[in-house]
Amino acid sequence: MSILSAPPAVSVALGVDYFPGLLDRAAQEALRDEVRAVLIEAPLFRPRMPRTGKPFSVMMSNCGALGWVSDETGYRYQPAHPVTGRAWPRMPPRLVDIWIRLAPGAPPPEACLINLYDAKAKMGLHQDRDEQDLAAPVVSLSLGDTALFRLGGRERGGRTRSLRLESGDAIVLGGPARLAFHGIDRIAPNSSTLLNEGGRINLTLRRVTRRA
Ligand code: MD3
Ligand code: FE
Repeated sequence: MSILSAPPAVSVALGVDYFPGLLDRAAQEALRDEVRAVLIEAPLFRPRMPRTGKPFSVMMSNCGALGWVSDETGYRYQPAHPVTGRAWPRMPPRLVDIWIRLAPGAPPPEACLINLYDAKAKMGLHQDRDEQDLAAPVVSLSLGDTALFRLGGRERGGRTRSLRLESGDAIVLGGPARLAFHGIDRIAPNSSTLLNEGGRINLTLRRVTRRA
C-alpha cells in the first residue's frame, strides 16, 4: 500500500466518512487471503445473545490483541478465542495501514472483528459501546456480497438511512456517529465474485482500551 493519505471521502453524516471503492480488486483479494489465513488459526464461532443464548445469524472471529465475543454471560473483549483458548492471530499489517490512513492520529487498533454473513444473515440495530475508548473511531471494511446497511442516530427509534456497502468499501464512524445505532438489514446474494463460497465478510477495526 503506497498511498499513505486517505482518498476522498463522502461525508454521509456528521462523523460518518464513506470511502466507496477504497480497495481495488487486487487489494480485496490480498485482504481476503489474509482473512482466510486468520480463520485457519482462529476458526469462526457462532456467538450467542447474552442471557437468552439465542445464536447470532453471523459467524465471527477476530485478530489483534483483543477480540469481541458474546455468549450467555455477556458481551466482552478478551485476549483468547472462546473455543480454542488460544491467543487471537496478530492483525495483518495491511489492516493497520488502512487504520492509519483512515483514522490518522488515533491510537493503534487493538481488535479486528471478522463477521461472516451468509445469504440469510443480518444484524439488528445496535450501538457499539463495549470499548473503553469511545473517542477513537471505528473503521469498517466490506468484502464480498453487497450489504444493505442501516444507520440511525444516537437514540433508538430515531430516523434511519440506508447505505449499500459493496466489496472494497470502507466506512469510518467517529465523533458524534461513534454511538449511532446501526445494523445490516440483508445482503444481496451473488452480488460479488470475491468469495468463492459467496456471502459477505465485514472487518471492523477498533481501539478498545484508552491509550496509557
Ligand atoms: C456505526 N458490523 O460488528 S460495520 C459490528 O457490517 C457491526 O458487520 C456491521 O455493526 C457489519 O458491530 C456494520 C459498520 C459499522 C461498524 C461500527 C459502527 C457501523 C458503525 C460503530 C458505530 C456506528
Ligand atoms: Fe456494530
